[in-house]
Amino acid sequence: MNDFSQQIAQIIRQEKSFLILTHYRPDGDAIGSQLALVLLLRDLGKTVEAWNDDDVPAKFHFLPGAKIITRPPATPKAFDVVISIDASNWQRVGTAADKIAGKKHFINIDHHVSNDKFAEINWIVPESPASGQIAFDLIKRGGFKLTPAIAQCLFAAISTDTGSFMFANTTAECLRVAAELVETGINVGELSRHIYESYPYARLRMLQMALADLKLTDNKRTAYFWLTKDMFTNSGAKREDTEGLIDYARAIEGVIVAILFEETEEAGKVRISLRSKHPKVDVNSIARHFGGGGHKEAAGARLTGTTKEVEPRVLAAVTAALHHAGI
Ligand SMILES: [Mn+2]
Repeated sequence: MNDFSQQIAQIIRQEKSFLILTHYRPDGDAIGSQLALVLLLRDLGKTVEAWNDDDVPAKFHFLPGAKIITRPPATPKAFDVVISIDASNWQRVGTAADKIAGKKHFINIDHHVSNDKFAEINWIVPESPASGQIAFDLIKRGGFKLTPAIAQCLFAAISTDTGSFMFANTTAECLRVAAELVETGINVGELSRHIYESYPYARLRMLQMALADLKLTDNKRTAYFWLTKDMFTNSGAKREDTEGLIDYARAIEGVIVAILFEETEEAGKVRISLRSKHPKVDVNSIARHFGGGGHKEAAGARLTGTTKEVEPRVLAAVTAALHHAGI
């Protein structure tokens, strides 16, 4: 692991122009990690761009450097270095992939166990709770300066991917990293208010509609609900507002697997999110079965089919996984 940080740190010192990418539909870890690298490179006097097909979710607008993230340009551009962070495969960066005219170095930093190592340098740490923690390691081991602005972005990244330091991926190391971030002088209360207590009312309206149809199955060990196109229209919620909604199903006593079905804007495509509360139930393998991936305890996929077709297929796979785990 040290080798990667030294190798990447050397490239960062040598080269001049950088493009930082992450996955579309970015979550807190994606935005936080992407911005941390952007700020690091700016502090070093480098030329840096950051692209995403989707907007930065409103709750992350307060993060330093958030305005730097733009849509990919119409005309392809060349960079010395392209770094992708928190994207498990190259398709996940979206249209940015077609807008790179050239690159000397291609780096992939990620913590998804399903990462397919698409770049030339692939620093994949599945044990890491967040890509933000790998970015922290790069800064520390590379001998770079951890500023409060970078620390804010990394704290947002790690806090969101650990469910506010609540999930099983919250290791002692992760808490030590968080402590070091807080030591730079960042205000945890203020950060958390932005991320967890500033939701648009429309998100709650959508949640009301969705939870009205929440269902339990597999002897109440599986909980699931749908976010339909109508719910988005009727509530006014945006796609970015879905982050964290699955936790309402996950948090039910006795529930082992939570599933969120989301009807996408693309006809005939359904997005699923999966969560597991049991170490023997690996939702990454369920997601992979449907062409997606992620982590053992949190994963997702996009399926082709009508809502009626998709639901029984996913429920059957979850039932089989519970059965296979002997629970
Ligand atoms: Mn992540």
